[in-house]
Amino acid sequence: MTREVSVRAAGAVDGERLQARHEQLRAIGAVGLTGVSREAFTEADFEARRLVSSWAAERGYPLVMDDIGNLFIRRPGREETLAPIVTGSHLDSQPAGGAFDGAFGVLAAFEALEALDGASVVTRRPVEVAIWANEEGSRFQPTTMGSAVYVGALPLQEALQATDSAGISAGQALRQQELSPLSLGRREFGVPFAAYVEAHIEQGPILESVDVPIGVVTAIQGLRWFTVRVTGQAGHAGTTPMGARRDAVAASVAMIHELSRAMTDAEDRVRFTVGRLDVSPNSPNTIPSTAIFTVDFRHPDASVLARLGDQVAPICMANACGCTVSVSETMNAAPTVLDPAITETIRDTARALALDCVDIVSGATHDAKQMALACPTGMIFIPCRDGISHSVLEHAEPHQMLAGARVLTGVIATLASDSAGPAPFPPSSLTLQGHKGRG
Ligand code: HGY
Ligand code: MN
Ligand code: MN
Repeated sequence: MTREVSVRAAGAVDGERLQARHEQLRAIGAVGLTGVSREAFTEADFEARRLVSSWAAERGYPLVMDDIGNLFIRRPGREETLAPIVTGSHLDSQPAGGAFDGAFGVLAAFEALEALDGASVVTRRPVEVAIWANEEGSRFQPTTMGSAVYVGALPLQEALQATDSAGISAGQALRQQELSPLSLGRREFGVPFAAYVEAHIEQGPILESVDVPIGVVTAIQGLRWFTVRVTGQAGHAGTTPMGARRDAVAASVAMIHELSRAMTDAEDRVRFTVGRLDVSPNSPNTIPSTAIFTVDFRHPDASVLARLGDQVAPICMANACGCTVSVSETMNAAPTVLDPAITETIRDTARALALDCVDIVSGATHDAKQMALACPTGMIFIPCRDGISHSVLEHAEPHQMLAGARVLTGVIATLASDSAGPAPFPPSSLTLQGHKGRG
């Protein structure tokens, strides 16, 4: 019975509807012909959230939001008191990002609800689409902010106090959000989910290189983020002797050089990126007084993550070049193994739909990494052209999106129909703020 429902629901996925909604969404915050700029809690981000919320309203799906701005769209089940099966992703993007990172997962999740309607499937459990707030962490660190607050891995107030480079806090920006006239319920953090499954582009080259349409994500590598603040002394570029300078950029360059020498391995598995370097006063003929740079370090092995990540601060201090240095770690997320039962359901569903699939470890992080702290979690990848992401060149083909949406719908239909009990929530390792007990 479940297999038949799963295949029937997957067959009701409408590729044309999916593409039409994708075109509507990508027009919001469009950058050139193919990119988007929808940083967290900007008007473009809010407009994208309003658009998807309006689709939900048209379908009569109730919508709730929590205090960090995570949105949840609910399709009722036969037994409304059971914990829901949740799918989703994020609508915020990098400052010059692609139209598929996050957006594909939200679109595929909403298409799953509509396909369940189209196939007249009444699921045992409710099914929800989660639109996580500030997954990218580019404007407000850290990444996966909304889902981290939801599972209790990041305190709400700490998240709301994060500021962007203009000094605006996430809380201030979030308060600008206008979701009216939509009727919006309020959700507490930590309402239990029975399972979470996210569809996403791979953001890397593997699936395309082996020509396989579906990636079954078995794990997500660990990551550590740091913000390094270097304070020197402003001065005249023409008159100040080199020996008398405390040049924040010269010191930062020395630190980054030494960090890049430490962050290497023979197998090319270490991922080390300095993506931001803010200089002040940023004038050609003034010795920089301050420099702030970010470190994004990732690895699939927890011991390497610890060993090399613990060197970041000492290396910066050892190359201060007379400046004062502060190193703050804004994220330390261990490598995460996803739920074997969920990944097996993804494989089974792909096979039932005659779609080839392959196991894969995610190099990118996702809200699924936070959800794995709270409930059985899985991810489905589709290829993206040349493995490019976090770029306006990011692209996935309609047939690839359709395949991913069909597998997601089949998996959701299976999980929402089976008699498995609700997931343990929260695991003993987490304490939740504002959690009002089991939902
Ligand atoms: O940084 C990441 O891995 C994600 O794409 N935001
Ligand atoms: Mn993403
Ligand atoms: Mn991203």
